[in-house]
Amino acid sequence: METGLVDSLLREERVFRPQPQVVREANMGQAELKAAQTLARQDYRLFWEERAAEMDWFAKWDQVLDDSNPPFYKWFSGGKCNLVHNALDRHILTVNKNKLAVIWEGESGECRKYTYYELYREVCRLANALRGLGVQKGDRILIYLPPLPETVITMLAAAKIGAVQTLVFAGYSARSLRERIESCRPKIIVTADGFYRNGRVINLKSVVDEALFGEDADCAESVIVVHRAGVETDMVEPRDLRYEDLIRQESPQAPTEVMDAEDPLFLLYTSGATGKPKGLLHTHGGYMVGVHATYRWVMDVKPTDLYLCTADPGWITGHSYVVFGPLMAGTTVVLYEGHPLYPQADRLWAIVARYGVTILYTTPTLIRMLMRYGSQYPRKHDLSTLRLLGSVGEPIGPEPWVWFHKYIGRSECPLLDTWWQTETGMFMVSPLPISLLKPGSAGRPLPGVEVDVVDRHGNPAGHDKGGFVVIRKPWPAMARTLWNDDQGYRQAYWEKIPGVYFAGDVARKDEDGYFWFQGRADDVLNIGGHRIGPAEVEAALTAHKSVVEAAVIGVPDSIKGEAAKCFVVRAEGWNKDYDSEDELIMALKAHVKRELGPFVSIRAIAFREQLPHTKSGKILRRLLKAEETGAAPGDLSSLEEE
Ligand code: 6R9
Repeated sequence: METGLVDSLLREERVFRPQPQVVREANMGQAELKAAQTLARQDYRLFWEERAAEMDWFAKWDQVLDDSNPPFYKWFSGGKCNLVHNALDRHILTVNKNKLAVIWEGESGECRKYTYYELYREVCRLANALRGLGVQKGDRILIYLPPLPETVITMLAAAKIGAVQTLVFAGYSARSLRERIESCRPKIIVTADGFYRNGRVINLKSVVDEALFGEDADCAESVIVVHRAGVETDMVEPRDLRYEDLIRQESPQAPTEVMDAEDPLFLLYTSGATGKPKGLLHTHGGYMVGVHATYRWVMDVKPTDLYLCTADPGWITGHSYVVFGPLMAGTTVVLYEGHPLYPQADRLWAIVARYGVTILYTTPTLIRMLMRYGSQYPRKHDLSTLRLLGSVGEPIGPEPWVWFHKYIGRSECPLLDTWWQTETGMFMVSPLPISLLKPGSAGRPLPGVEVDVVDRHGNPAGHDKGGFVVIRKPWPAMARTLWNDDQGYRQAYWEKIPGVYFAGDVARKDEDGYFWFQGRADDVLNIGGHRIGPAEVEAALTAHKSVVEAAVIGVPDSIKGEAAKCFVVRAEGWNKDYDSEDELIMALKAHVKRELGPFVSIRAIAFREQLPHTKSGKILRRLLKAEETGAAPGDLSSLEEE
């Protein structure tokens, strides 16, 4: 008989009730939520159709969902739209025209602000310039830029003219960049001379030159260079163009391309555990509907909000919830170029205080990093404008949750842990501001999406039994396929368990239907027949006062099959409580057994100054595992080199 896939060991009993005022003022209140859930359960197509009707379309769709060729679903077929019309053009006709759209702060301290109208004019200029370079609907534009206003402008301009954009983190190596260029064959690359990161100037253009070296001429006809950091760059004639020269003469008016709902909007590469990065394809219609609805429900945005998300635009979080979602909602977005700890550990708090940020959306990695520096840094700044906090990217774990909620959110701001993926395009499992919160849980699935936890045959795992995370029904912002690889898309997501989308995560659902994510299925440990998600052991370790961050992997064990090996970053001052490393190791082993159960045998604990992370902040366990076992580490292009 199949028992749960993952044994869940951690039990978190604390709950936090929402403040009455938050409940009163929420976009999605109790009554709306009830109605939404009821409708979504009865007829989820109609439910999403109503959400679509809240947006501007050039022509209405013929069919809400075309499921005639699964898993290649189509949403709003026959509909004509453009995401940029909703993110920009329509605001120009409303009170949003003169509202700030983007506040950008450079690492070196400079600030640039754009109203919606100013942003619109800049986007039109670049759109005209791109059209002048011969870019047509469907052509690819590769954007290799750090967080700059021009990054946002290029994303919007590309979408406006119907080009397919692909952002590549400005931190990827020439080799990774080349791999992506070879995969999507962009007509245009937009980059910068350089940018500031952690007090240094990073030369970006030279990476593009290296990546393009020897490339055949039918790809990357032009490289547009934003001048940001005053770096000497070799401009290759006639390929390379200065962004500033290119747009100077262009008109600030440009028509927005009429797109089919199913026309591609962007391609985003995620690094696979093995082999080449996968390019996930998103489209205009369904994506804009899904992102718009979920952003308004979860982030609960009001016209007066100032929104800061620490994600780089080159990550899916940056696409959906730094650029597209917030601008569709008419929000003012704060965009920060640099390192969150530069020049010191209070940079983020200084930014919050300087502009009066009201919503802060960030990652567990950053929260743990900030925690390490203690509460004296946030205490130096006025954070009283904050009213809502969010987390994304990894299981946050109860202790960092409680720290963030208490020291940053004054124990008042809802802290919403949002679970989703590049593939889902939009939030899938998340509490709402009106929800009862459990530290470390991402809450329940949002209305209109059906996420579940199942065993390997697809049967519901039952309360508190761990299992695989699957999605039972299509949703509008779902990725449509992998670029040039329909078969790979089918295999990776739709054939692992027949009839459902396989997310690749493991989780358990508690008796209230709250989800507790435990990590990626690939990272699950099997200790003497007990299958354990690394997140639980890591959360147990992080709950110890001497631990800031932990990563846990399985290593072969002749008796138990596998044993846990832990990599731990210690908190400052650990040696006040313990006389030696050995004493701390013994204390941690005992602590984990106490928290999780006696069978969780820890083979070894190694101390590290830092753990390997991806550029988007996730712990790269497979690199640790490769180091430990000599196995191949897979694609490491996303490794962050600190
Ligand atoms: C948005 C994003 C997706 C993977 C996902 C899961 C992990 C994301 C999480 C979370 C636990 C959360 N993940 N949010 N795990 N709790 N709130 O991160 O997209 O970069 O594609 O990563 O990230 O493992 O499967 P992406």
